[in-house]
Amino acid sequence: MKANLYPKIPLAQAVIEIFRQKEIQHIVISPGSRNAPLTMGFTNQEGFTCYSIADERCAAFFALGLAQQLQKPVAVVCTSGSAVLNYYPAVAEAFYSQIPLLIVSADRPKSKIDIGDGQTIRQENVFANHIVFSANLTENASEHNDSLIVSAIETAISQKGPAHINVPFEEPLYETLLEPTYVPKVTTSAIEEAEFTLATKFISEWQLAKKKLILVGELLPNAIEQKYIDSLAEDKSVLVLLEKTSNLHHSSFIDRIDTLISTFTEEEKLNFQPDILLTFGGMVVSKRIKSLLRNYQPKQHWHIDEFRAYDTFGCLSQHFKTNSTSFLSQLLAENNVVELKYQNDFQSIWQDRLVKHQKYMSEIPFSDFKVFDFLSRNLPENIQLQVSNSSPIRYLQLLPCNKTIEVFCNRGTSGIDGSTSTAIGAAVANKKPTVLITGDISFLYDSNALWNNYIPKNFKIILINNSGGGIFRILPGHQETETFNTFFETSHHLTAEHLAKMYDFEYTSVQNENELHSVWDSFISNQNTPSILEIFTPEKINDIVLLDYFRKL
Ligand SMILES: Cc1ncc(C[n+]2csc(CCOP(=O)(O)OP(=O)(O)O)c2C)c(N)n1
Repeated sequence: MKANLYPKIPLAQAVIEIFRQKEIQHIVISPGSRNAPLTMGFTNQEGFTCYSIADERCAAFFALGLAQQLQKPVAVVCTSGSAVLNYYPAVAEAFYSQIPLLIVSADRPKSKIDIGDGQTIRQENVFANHIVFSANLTENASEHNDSLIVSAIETAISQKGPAHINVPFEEPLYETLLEPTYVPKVTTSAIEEAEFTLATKFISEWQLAKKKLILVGELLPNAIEQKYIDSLAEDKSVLVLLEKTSNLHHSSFIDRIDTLISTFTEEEKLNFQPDILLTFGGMVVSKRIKSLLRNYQPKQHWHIDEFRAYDTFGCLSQHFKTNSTSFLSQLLAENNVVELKYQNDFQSIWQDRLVKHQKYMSEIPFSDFKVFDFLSRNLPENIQLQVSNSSPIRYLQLLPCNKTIEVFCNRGTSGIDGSTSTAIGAAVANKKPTVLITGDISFLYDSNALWNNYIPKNFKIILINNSGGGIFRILPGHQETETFNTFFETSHHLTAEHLAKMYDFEYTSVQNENELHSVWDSFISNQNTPSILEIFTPEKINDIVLLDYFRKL
């Protein structure tokens, strides 16, 4: 039972009451005085699940992980000053990944900004470039402030993104009451759901086109109904390429883009060049497909998204502002089984690639790629897989993945700064066991993520430690110089062992394939303590093994 206390400050009462009525349940709070009125209220009233996380960057990514899974806004609450700015990486990620987040920053009243008060910065509109709504509240509770708070919540939901509510408070900050003194006006705007109608012109263009390529970026699991998946697979004029984060599966879809396209001949590139490229879902990881489609542009590029369409290939011709289900239901209303070669041509190339892939994987030495191959074959079914940037998600893109596994990665901004925190937030919200696969730099960068009292006991981290940012060895420009080692790879000899000890994680490390095989079962079956499996790989051969793969395909 909570004490049912209300902050004395009416504006704080308004924020809390509106959040309650709008069913904002999860509140991630970082410590501070200026936000005390909100902390006192949220933690002492029924209906809110509050989390205490000291580091605001981790707090915001943790909230992002919760919201990613719940698909509902989650709030973060912090004090004034630089605390607010530490939310920015997660704000940007939420903005580009279309995840609803409510950023609540306590502030001083306007008259106290830039006069030499402590812990004070210019907070109004501070996230202006990456926010769907900024509510700059004024000090006194008012209907105007109420409507700004409501709009922030409603916009975060309707626009699927981060909204900022900046709340100025004057001292005293810690006083509470047993009854509220202010009743906010909580309105609900009617959400206009404009009916989407796909013009027949597009349906006939689609049906007449001989080469249709569908490229699917990041999607939530089960986003597309099976009947549409089947119908696309049946149409031989359609080739579907899937990213690992698309969470889509069909035996006729190609789910390892780079494996297919990397060694295309000139003739194959020309044959591949589509009449219509249809894209949906979020960010695309594969750089190679972006480059191929920029050089061999489709005649038309259509993108489906309720809000935004990026001209990723320099030839965007149509943005359909709707969701993929409503679009596909109209596009595929008539069964259009076309006996054309497009899909089959690439299916036969694909089968050839798979044989070469198999052979290559059986020959390579212990390395990052070998480890990812092992993981892709041995991860348990029905888990949630969180993956860090950048080579972990790139390796997974080259490997099969059991269709019961849900895959997530912070590709909105591709940062390495919040993967662990996001994974922990997602693990709290998703009932499936969660495994994070991460690199050493990403893991060490976000190690404060482990400073968290809510980590589920079955949460697991697989840390691939290649002694630095292995991705930079793979990228063009790699030369084995001191500058490279120090400033790009950031080579190191650190391990997670002591962090694991400090944060009560069970810790196991392996140096080779035999050791990996021998510890795997006990690592994966442990349900009693969060655990880390640190896999050390030889930094100097990882890039050779990967780059050779693309030569041998
Ligand atoms: C916040 C942030 N800073 C820098 C980068 C640039 N960056 C991309 S990948 C990477 C290194 C990642 O290394 P690690 O996590 O060890 O994975 P590996 O590439 O070795 O598999 C860096 C620094 C980034 N993406 N995000």
